[in-house]
Amino acid sequence: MLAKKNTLMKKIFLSLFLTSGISVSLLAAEYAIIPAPQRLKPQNGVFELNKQTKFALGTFSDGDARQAIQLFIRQLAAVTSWNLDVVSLKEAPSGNVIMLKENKTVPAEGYNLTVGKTKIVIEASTPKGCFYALQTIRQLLPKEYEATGSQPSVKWSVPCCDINDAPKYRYRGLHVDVARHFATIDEVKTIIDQLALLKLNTFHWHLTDDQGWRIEIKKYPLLTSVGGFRDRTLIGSYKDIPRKFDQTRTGGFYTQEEVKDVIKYAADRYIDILPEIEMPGHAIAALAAYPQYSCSGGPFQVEGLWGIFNDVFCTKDDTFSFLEDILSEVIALFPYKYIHIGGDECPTIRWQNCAHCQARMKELGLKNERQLQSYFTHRIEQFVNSKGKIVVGWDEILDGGLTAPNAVVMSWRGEKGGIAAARLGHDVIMTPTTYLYFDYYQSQSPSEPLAIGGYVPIEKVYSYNPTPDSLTQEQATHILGVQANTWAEYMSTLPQREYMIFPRIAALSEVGWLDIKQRNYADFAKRLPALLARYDVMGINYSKAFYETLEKENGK
Ligand code: TNX
Repeated sequence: MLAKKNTLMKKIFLSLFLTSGISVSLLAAEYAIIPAPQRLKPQNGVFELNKQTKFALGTFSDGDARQAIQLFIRQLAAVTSWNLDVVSLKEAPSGNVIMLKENKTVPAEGYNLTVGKTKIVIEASTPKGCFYALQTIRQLLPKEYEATGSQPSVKWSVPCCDINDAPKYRYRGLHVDVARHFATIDEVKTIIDQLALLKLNTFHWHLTDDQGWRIEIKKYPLLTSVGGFRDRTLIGSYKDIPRKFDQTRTGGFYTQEEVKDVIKYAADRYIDILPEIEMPGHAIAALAAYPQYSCSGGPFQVEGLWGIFNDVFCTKDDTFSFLEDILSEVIALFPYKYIHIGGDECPTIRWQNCAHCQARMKELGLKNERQLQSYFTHRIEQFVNSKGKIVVGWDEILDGGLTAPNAVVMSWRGEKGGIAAARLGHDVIMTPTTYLYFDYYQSQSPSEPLAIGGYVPIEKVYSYNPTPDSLTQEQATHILGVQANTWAEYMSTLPQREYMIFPRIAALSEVGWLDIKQRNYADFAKRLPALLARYDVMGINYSKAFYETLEKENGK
């Protein structure tokens, strides 16, 4: 198996070598950084880390940069047992030093990195920029850096270079659905670790849906004790008729203490967490716990099937009090300035037959139930705003008008919603199914594990341009960035999630980091094997479909 892979790798490298010339291939292999830096100038020689190497740390007005180097030092200690010293900039030795200096002219999240033979100099305007510089250094070090035990025979050298780097987009995220299948705190952290390596900065935590409510809300304990577990789950595909279910009770939830722990863990890696509480649709788990907030009164069971369900939150005043209580606890927990309130796929059939909802429509003079959804969203939005936070919603939140201009729109049904939103002055995060749905297949091989459908190979992800040509320059400033979504109907274990996320997320990281004009798939394909080798060391269950695409391109 391994021998076969090695031959394949050699073939790939040989063909790349023949088509593109030795210098580019070698360069890509030696400086295999993903996402590629904005500007990289290779230099001769290497900087070699050893036991005596010191960090010399300057002061940063934007926080303590010591935090940014802590993880680097700790991981190096795991593979070398060296505990590198940290001194102040004033005490910096003249050689064998990694210096970190504040430079306010460097863009936000950016860094300048000079790797010389005797010293490494990092300049950034923030500790986050320092952290990113260290992720670049990490990728320039031998892959054994990622190992769990001592690696005595490895030389810890970094090839010399000059780098000036900064991301094109402010928001670079991954959405993880823990409602359809629960993921433990450790599993969530495993994914967060990998976002940091690729300089992604947001983890969108999809915490509630029809199939499970995953976050402890102190005022409403049944949300997790009832809503956190289901009695059965669909086996096989949604499309199989007749459908089969297991009869196994499954689920789980996070206590608020655990949530705080994850927030801290992510913050240590300069990652914000965007929590999502779905409403008014995808609410059956909550309604199973508190059926009084539905139109019919229930009873309901936490869903074991996927899809869109007719029972949604009722628009009566009591529901708003309930949701505001929930949001108050969520807002108190998460420091990020955005709160995601869902908004997608909300059938209105129950509202059509509900005395409360119909009375509400009459009172407000609303013409149809879509406008009622818009009222719902707007009312929640005003509440969230009153707590000093901004709402994010799926692109349906624009459907009935009314939404305040500060709401951020996640465009998933293609780019149309995002384009319309940017024209209206909303900030936008692009996450279209056609390019960025990582629950879709990445290979057409018949042996692929069951997925929801669709086809989004890594090359397609890579080709995505988050800023549609049809926007004016001013409108384009509203495109905050990109996100891939991993809806978890068909991802019941961490290895399955990993299979769908990696390595497509590497392509996503470059989509978020570089302008489309700077990107080149052939070049990315030369750098990717080094990252995959790193994943091998870390034991990540990534998909090998990337090699199939290359084989096809090489006429095999
Ligand atoms: C649509 S994308 C959904 C999810 C599903 C997903 C499956 C979005 C906002 N809603 O509820 O899990 O399709 O791809």
